[in-house]
Amino acid sequence: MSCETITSPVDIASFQETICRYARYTLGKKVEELSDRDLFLAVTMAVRERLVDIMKTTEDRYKEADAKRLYYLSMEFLMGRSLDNNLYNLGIYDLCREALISMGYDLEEVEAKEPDAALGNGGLGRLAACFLDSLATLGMPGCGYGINYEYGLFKQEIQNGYQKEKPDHWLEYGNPLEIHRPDESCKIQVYGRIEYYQNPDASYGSRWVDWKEVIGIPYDMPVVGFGGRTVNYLRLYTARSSHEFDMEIFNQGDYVKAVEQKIATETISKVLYPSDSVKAGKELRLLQEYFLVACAIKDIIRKYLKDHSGFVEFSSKVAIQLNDTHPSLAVVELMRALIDEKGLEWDAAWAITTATLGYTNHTLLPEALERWPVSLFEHILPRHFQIIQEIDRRFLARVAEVWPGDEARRKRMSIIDESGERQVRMAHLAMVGSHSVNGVAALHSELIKTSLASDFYALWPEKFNNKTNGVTQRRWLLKANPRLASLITRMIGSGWITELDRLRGLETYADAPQFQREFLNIKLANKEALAGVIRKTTGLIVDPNSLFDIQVKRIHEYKRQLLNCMRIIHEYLCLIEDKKQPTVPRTYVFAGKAAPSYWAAKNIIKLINSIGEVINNDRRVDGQIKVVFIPDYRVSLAESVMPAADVSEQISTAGMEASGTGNMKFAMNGALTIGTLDGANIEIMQEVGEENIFIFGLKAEEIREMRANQAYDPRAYYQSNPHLKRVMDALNSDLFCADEPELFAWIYHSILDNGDYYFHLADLPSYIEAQERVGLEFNQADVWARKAILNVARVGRFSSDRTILEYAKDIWGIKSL
Ligand code: 26Q
Repeated sequence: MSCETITSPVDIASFQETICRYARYTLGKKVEELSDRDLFLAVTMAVRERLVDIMKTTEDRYKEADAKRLYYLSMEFLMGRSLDNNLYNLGIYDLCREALISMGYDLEEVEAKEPDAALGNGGLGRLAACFLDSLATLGMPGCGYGINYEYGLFKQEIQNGYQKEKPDHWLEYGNPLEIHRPDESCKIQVYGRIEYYQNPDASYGSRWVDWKEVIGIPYDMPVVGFGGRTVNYLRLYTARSSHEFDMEIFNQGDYVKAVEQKIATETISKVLYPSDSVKAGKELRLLQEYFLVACAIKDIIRKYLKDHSGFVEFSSKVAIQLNDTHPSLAVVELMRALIDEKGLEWDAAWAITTATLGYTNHTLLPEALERWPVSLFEHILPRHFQIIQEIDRRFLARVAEVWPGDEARRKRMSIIDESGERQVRMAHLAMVGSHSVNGVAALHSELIKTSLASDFYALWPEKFNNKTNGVTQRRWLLKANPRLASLITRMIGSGWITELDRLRGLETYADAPQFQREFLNIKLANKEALAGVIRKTTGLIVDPNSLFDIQVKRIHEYKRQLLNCMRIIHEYLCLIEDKKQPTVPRTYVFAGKAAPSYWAAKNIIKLINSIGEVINNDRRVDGQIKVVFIPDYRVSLAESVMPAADVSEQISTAGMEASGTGNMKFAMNGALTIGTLDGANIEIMQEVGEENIFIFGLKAEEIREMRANQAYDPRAYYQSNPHLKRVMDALNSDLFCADEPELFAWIYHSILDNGDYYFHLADLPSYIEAQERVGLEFNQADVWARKAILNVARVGRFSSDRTILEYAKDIWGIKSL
């Protein structure tokens, strides 16, 4: 008997039948007693059937063509919710909605029961998720490899204005989408030592012995492209201890120790590290990184060898992309597998490794560059450390050939930093071991060449390239903003869903009064919806007719939520002390998480809440200014926020935000950007036109120079500008912290006595001035509508489809099938 089922176009009745079958035989419930959550589980499993069918035909198609495959290795995949997205991409959203209506359920309420898959911190993890969507939509053989964290990014609660972290047990009710594949589990080794021995011919050899074994069990999440022709997958690994290993210690008689060991091993996939910049430097994090890499490389080689023999073809059939340095151990692990397990010579293995790997850098911040102490590294991965030393030795010999006698340069470039406590520099490892090194926006890629890695650029200019980030319009416009999506489709057709450049067709309507009215009405409806979310989550009532001025992103000093706060304080003091009314009533919306160990970021959250507390309750303000902090920023919340913004805050210190991707999501939904010339803001300006964006502040080059010449004196700004002085003095006073005196005085001191590292005072005057222009233009509805429409019409370049096409052509060599 064949158990092949090819999905036929389902009708409502058979879809309902499938849902009921899952409800009864998987959940064990009668149809009458199903909760919304039960429905979510049953519907997802019904959808999964179709995904699995298409996954099989997709795989057949790839196999038939012996296609080159891309594997995207990432410690983070910030997928958010899947049900809604899968229904849209499969083209069965309406069918499902109707099936549920006739069973007495509301699809939107059912969807709301899905927990976000928050397996990432922010931009880097969400980028990986957008890339998977684009790969599948473009019909490209590309899959993600990650970790099946039992706990995703912490849930944020706000108590008395402070962030409190709660565990995110997202798998509590199981993950109905995942496909468990224990038959494809792999064994990996960690710890142990190197043993030296003598061969019969008297030469010496070494081997890795006494290691501990960890099992990686894969769980696949299907990823369907728009149109439902292609289903790729995201393969997530769970760590388990090995039976043989357990039995060995159990047999030694120490039962409790044996169980402890088992738990320690299984901790590897327990929790996502919640930091997006500050180094963790923890043993468990290095174990996690190796666990991902070792499982992925084993799986990739196993799959390759199913259809090929020998390794000559490897790099023409396999591309591996490293999402930052977090999976850069892949350089060493691939070398180890090819040499120790497959018997290749060093030079052959090295040629294959470098031809296969590509590395994407996401940060220039020195404190975010990954380094691992040699002592820790050697303890966990002794064989890998040997291999790194050999890679470094050969690499430094090459450096010496190119720059004879340049000892300083050898020290700067070495993979192992010997200047203090010996450390492995992961970015150097990634650059040496890859054929491609890319940044994520034009400015960022230039700064990699000129400052972060100028020595490497001098050695290998051909490796360096730019791939400006993008976001998927399927989630960030079609799904997040259905009102605007259907207006657009009515005007220019639905081609934009897979070819975002088609939005240019909207330019013709930018001045049409009727279209402007519809556009503004949709914005208003989205603002009303967000006002509902705000009311539900914070209890605050905000006015949908006020200007919604929004800054949502991780809380970090370089992103300058503080600059925004300082201007709000300025506006408030102008109102109550100078009796100067704001140009326009505004609702300031903030959301974002701070790394639990990042004290300053957490204090900034408290500051935002305190400012809100004071301003929102000051009668004199009379609703002209509202300040809101929405707790627990995450993908599903972002989907309500992006469509409701009038103004998008992208105000990082120039040169510090690698790209930003929220900036693109906002513009795609018709918000106007107020921002610095940083990251992708520069390219957004080039696309939408200088007259349709509000740019202010110092440029990256000016900041670099001022830093180099120590030419910035924040005190001078404070003394010469009474408005700045008033804001700083307010922060130094107890105006916003009556209950906790001096809570925010550190800000005053870090800016005035500690050099204002992020240039707040230098940029505040031009920021205030730009915000004045924002207010004036917002008050002219037709002028504003035109600019907002032109933003939507001109964001085509920022589709992740464009980004993926560039990676595919320039780096991966993969094709649509
Ligand atoms: C490293 C070591 C130990 C623990 C955690 C980490 C870690 C984890 C996450 C370091 C960094 C991250 C995340 C970085 C990130 O999200 N960067 C952002 O990437 C986006 C996509 O390219 C860019 O748009 C943003 O500009 C960049 O900040």
